[in-house]
This record gives sequence, structure tokens and C-alpha cells, in this order.
Amino acid sequence: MIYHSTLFYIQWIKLNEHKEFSFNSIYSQIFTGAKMKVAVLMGSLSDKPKMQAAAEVLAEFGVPCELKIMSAHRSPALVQEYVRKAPDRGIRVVICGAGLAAHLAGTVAAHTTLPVIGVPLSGSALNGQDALLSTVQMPKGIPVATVAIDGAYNAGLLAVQMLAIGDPALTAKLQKFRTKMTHDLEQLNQENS
Ligand code: AIR
Repeated sequence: MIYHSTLFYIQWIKLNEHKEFSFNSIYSQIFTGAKMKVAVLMGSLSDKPKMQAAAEVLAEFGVPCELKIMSAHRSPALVQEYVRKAPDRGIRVVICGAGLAAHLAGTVAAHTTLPVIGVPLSGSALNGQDALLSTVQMPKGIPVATVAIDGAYNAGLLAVQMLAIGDPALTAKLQKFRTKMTHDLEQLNQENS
């Protein structure tokens, strides 16, 4: 019975999910019953090692997320389709990492009123300065909250802070995280003085 229900649920998610189907997202939906809250998008598979930190911090705070690869230049229609369906699937914040002439965050922001966090990625001849400027210099009316070059960790944390608005449990976790950070620093000083 449980086996058949699980199979049915997988089929249902397959039908309703985006075609870039992610096993991680099914796993977390089946076993936590949670809807995806944050989308972590990246322009290429080569960006994954740098973007993984966003998923890790989200997991640390128990926020369900999904990682997808899509490019503003190489798959523009896919980006539009994914972003259009995102709110109905529970997505509340979109994190976008891209390198070179990085237009993923801006393109996503153009298609949604969900908050978009941009992560400019290094690896180019210009060490990510190109991605930084393409991501941060958005025209008036379509904001992208841009973090540091390769700042995927902070992007994840900022997404948690956005979701914590009106969520006391998540706010308490953030406060605990800050307290620990301060405590660790104090301890470091004691050990090294
Ligand atoms: N990119 C892909 N489509 C649009 C952009 N800006 C970026 C990726 C990656 C870089 O191009 O985000 O950082 C190089 O991609 P690849 O696939 O050639 O390794």
C-alpha cells in the first residue's frame, strides 16, 4: 500500500514538476512532505561546485530547496517556463548563480515578482567582475539582490532571512546561528590571547 502510494506520488510529482526533474526534490518532498521553498538556479553544470553552498545553508536551516541548471542565453524558454510555474509549486525565493555575461538573475527577475538573489560567479578571464556587473547593475524597476562574487552561502542565508519574516521558528534558528557565531569568535580570542 505504502509502496503504491509512493509510486503514485512520484508519478504525480513527475507530471507536475518541471521537466528538469530532480531526485533531491522528490526525496525531500516525499520524506518531509514539504513543498519546495527556494529555487537555486545556475547557468551551467560547471557552476554547481560554487552554488552548492546555497543548498547547504538552506538544508542547515531545514528549508527545502531544489537545484536546477538553466541558462538565460542557452535555454531562455526553459527559464521563462520554470519561473512562471514556480510560485504555484511553493517557491518563494529564487537564487541565481551565473558567470561571464551573467543574465540569469535579471531574466528571472523580469518574469516574476518573487525576490531574486543573484550570485555572480568567478572563473572567467575577468575573475567574476563581468558577472558582478551584469548581475548587480539592474535597471530601475527590476531589482536583483546581488551578493558577493561566489557568495552562494550568503545567498542561501539571505533567502532564509527572507523566509523568516513572519516565521518565528525560523527567526529563532537565525538568532541561534548569530549567537553561535559570536560565541565561536569569543572562544577563538580566548584560545589565541
Ligand atoms: N552562462 C551560461 N549561460 C549563460 C551564462 N552566463 C555561464 C555559466 C557559467 C559560464 O557561463 O553560468 O558560469 C560557463 O559555462 P560553461 O557551460 O561553458 O562551463
